Amino acid sequence: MRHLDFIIIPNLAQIYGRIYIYFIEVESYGMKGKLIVFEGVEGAGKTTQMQRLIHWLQLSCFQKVRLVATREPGGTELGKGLRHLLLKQDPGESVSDVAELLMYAADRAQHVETFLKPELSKGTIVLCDRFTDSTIAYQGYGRNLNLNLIKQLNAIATGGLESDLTLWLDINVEEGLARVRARGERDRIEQAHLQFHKRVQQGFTELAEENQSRIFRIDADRPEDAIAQEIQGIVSHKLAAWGYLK
Ligand code: Z5A
Repeated sequence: MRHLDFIIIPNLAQIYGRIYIYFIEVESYGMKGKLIVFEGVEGAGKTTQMQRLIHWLQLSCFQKVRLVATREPGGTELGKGLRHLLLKQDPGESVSDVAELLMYAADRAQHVETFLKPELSKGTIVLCDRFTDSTIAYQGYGRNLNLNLIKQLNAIATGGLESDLTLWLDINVEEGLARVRARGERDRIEQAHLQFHKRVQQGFTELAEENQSRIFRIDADRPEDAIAQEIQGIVSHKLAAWGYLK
């Protein structure tokens, strides 16, 4: 069964805070979708590279495939509210580390159940800005919460769903924060001290070592074009292996 639909949204910045959906061309042949996640510390270039990958996939059009982009926190209506509470500059009171962890888990549970799983069951390729590794890196390594507890919580929130490919944009923490500052935006976590961000970075480093078949390290301290090209190469290879390229 085939159904064609085109909704091209040109600029992610215009729709930041919403799920942005691209229909390159939709065919439903019962193929299971794939979840591609972008991870990294602040300012690593996740949003920039996700946008570039979407445009490249649209232009390539080598295979008819439904493509959607989303993010955590904030990929659902409930998630948008949680994102606002989690990242607003003045939360009005100190948010406990466990409360923060549970809010990220609630955001994920809703996202997985109401958006990710339904999309993946349609054969969609889903690009997601942050997923379970962020909780391990930020709440586990950054906040020093128990890693086993976080892994159990991730398992509950995801129902066992894991990324098929995670692109870890690895950048020096100071460089990433400098990029964010240059943009003039800071949120609650970005204002935390440098050591916190270094622990988060250590978390991503160890996750990548432990999950070499799933997590690909990309040197993000390079010009955008070079990073985009490397990502395109990795994704092409994966799409071929997954049967999207004939
Ligand atoms: N968080 C958590 O604690 N636990 C969890 O479980 C989850 C999240 C899921 C929100 O995430 C926060 O939630 C985040 C972790 C926490 N912490 N904080 N704060 P987010 O993904 O929404 O926010 P973010 O990581 O802070 O996004 P960001 O700062 O926008 O970073 P980015 O998306 O990786 O970078 P970017 O927007 O693409 O680029 C940043 C700037 O650098 C921008 O001006 C670009 O034009 C520039 N840029 C991009 N690439 C380059 C290159 N190659 N060279 C030079 N300049 C560049």
